[in-house]
Amino acid sequence: MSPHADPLHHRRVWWKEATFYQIYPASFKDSDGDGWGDIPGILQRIDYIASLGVDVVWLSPMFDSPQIDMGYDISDYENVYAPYGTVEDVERLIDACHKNHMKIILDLVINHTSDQHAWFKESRSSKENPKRDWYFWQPACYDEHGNRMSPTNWRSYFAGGTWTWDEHTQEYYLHLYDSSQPDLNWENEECRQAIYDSAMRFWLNKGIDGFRVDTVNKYSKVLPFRDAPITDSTNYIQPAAEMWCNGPRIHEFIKEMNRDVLSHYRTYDDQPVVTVGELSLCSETDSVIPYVSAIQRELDMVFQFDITHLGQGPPGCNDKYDFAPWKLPEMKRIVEKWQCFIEGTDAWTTVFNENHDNGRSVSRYANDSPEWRTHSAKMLALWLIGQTGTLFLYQGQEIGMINAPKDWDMSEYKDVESKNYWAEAIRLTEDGTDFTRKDRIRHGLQLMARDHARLPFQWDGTKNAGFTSGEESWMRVHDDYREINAAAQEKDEESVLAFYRRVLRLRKEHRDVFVYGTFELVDAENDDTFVFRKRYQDKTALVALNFTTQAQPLPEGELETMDLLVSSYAKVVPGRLQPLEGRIYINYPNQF
Ligand code: TEU
Repeated sequence: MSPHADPLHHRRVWWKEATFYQIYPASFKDSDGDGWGDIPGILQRIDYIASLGVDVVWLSPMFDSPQIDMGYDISDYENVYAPYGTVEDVERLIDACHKNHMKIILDLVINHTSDQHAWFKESRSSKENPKRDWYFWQPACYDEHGNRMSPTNWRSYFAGGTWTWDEHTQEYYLHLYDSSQPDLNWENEECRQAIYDSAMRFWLNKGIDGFRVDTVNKYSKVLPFRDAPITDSTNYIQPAAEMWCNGPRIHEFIKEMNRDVLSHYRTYDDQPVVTVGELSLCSETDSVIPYVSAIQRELDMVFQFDITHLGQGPPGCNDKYDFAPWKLPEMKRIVEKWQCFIEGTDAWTTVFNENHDNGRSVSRYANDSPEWRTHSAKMLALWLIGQTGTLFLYQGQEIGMINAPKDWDMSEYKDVESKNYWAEAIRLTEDGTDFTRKDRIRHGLQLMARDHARLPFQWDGTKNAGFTSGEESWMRVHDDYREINAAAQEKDEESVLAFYRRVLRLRKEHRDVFVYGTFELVDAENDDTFVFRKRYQDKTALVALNFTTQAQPLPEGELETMDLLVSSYAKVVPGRLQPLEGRIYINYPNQF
């Protein structure tokens, strides 16, 4: 037994069994024709959301923001970005979710604010300002020729360094992301209290049911600041995650946030509120457990990102979009690792393969050609619903939305990270540092850019996919919206949408084995099929997925004593999986 095991082990809790549905407000539904999605638009579609069979809406940032990083740069936690609506609209949405028996969580973005936040404006106004220490300010360093240098050599997420020079007070400030996203100084007690009040209590008091906690392991930096070791000889700036990720006080900070704030709140139906943390750059199970072990009282669960990093260079380093081809056994090992790490512990895990920071799963993990994309989407649905942990779906996944077409010009990519990587690729190609970089990064962005998930939701076959009644949307609508849209799928019993509704129900019916079961990988080295067994007491399920466009054999033996629960094909063929087919077999207790 692991040292973390306690009597709470595998305790059944509402949020373990819930299906979460992430809404990206800019791209869900525009109600007023300005080309931006908005809260009234979400309200118009509340019946659709409820009809999916999901239990919790996770709303990505709708707070006031200059939108340099699509709302992950907040200028006022207590206000709503005007094109999205008002605080009252969000109150209406909270109410509508609750009336439809769904909970709602908001994004908690508290590693940094926007540089337009009043706190930062004060902080940068003078060295003596009482809020100076709410952010990280450092004097310049100088090289041997007297050139001004940043305090450390760290590389930021979005390409470029982590320090920006401020002329006014002649110091640098720290930002792990864009220069418009200065990092808050969690060492400062007053600053932490202000975060708790403004970003958390303000919305908890309005009745939300929890938070998705952005960048949850980055609040504690290694101090005093120092250079990261040089691992990239082509650049001055260096990957430096060990300086700001899982830092020395991180568990203390999260425990405080839980104890002082979250533990004082309940959901609308009087359950504990929920937290799911965004835990990047944490690939050792032993480092993840303390964040999610129930007895630690930190977070209920986290997103661990090995699955979405498949094919990417290491994050925080300049290779993220330099695509590295992968094979199915690598994916299986990742899934196995993050399925099994909670066994024998009181920790919990999550299941997802999409969010607003990644390419679409059909394009990344399966096959998005017109012939195969519907099959791919359904097969991937079974991959997800068969796994243990809390399931998270991203808007559009339920209708099988795919990446932007490859022939789109790079100017269609609007994300700050895509733009910066693309500009860097052009520079490094043109200055002769790396002649093929431009082509490689273009390919990587076509597959993995954050933009793909941010294309407007495809509601129907009318102009702009029914997303907006205006002439233009903030981001270009997918060219294939007439073929892939919700309205068409509502009328089709064989659609991806109909399939998702059905399999989400099956997951609930068999929650013992799917949500809480133990995981066993079958035939780990097989390059073509992904087969796993789930067990709960004397009940067993076998999930068999064909990731190729050829028929593949099914595992022999045990299936003879099991029943077919579901196939992603309308007609199954005995003895083999059809191209990109997924099936689940189940063995009911006491059947034999
Ligand atoms: O992402 C944090 C983050 O570091 C990522 O792992 C992320 O996947 C990203 O793509 C950077 O390479 C969160 C949000 O999800 C993201 O949208 C924001 O840009 C970021 O925080 C900054 O607030």
